[in-house]
Amino acid sequence: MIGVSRIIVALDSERGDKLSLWLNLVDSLCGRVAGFKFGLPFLLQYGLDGLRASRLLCDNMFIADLKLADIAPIMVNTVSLISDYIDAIIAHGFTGFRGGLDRLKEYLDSISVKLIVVASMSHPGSMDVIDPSLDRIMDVILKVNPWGLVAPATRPEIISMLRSRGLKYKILSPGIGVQGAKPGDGLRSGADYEIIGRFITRAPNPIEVVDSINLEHSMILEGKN
Ligand code: BMP
Repeated sequence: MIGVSRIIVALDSERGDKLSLWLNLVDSLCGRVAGFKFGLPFLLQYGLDGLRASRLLCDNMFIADLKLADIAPIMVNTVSLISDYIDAIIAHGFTGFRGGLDRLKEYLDSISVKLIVVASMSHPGSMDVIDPSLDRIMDVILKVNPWGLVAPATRPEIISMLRSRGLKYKILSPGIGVQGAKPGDGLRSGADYEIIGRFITRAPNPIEVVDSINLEHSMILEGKN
């Protein structure tokens, strides 16, 4: 029996893609996944019109992946331009609390938009600066008290470590498919959602891929895998 999906599909358009390609994906996957993450390529290519058109097709969780890392007034101003169409926004944890994520979180609470903070990233370069600062980033996160965290399925020990701290935050894990982790690696380590892009969006049959990942996830959640 498949329960609620744990898949968040990353919609990262490529130059030249028609919007209709992505709208068809949103439409066909809407009932099968937990949500969609709209990255900068999509937002720059199709603008708020693309987001609005997607919203008309689907009422799942919509996440704007702007990876905000600025002073508070600019982050607040940025979010105010997009907040009508989204349920959550991603910001960087290294931005820090005072004059940064503190005010952003206050603003997001006031408009009922969720904050997701990047704790660690899925690419190897995360080990240069971000991961050695993870304890300090976690101190910021504890003060900010976001809805969710991003932590990499490519380094599942980080997800396990965050989960073992007994934190209540949702953990969203990218890095599955093209970046090397396997579907289920994030959930098995304690993540709540897996952010998956090209493995689904560039597959010949995205619905089939989503259905098989949902099945794998439900087996993991039932302790059968
Ligand atoms: P893909 O599954 O096609 O590799 O896409 C991964 C998605 O997750 C992209 O949208 C990327 O911006 C995002 N992401 C990531 O890959 N690693 C991170 O650490 C944080 C991310 O948001």
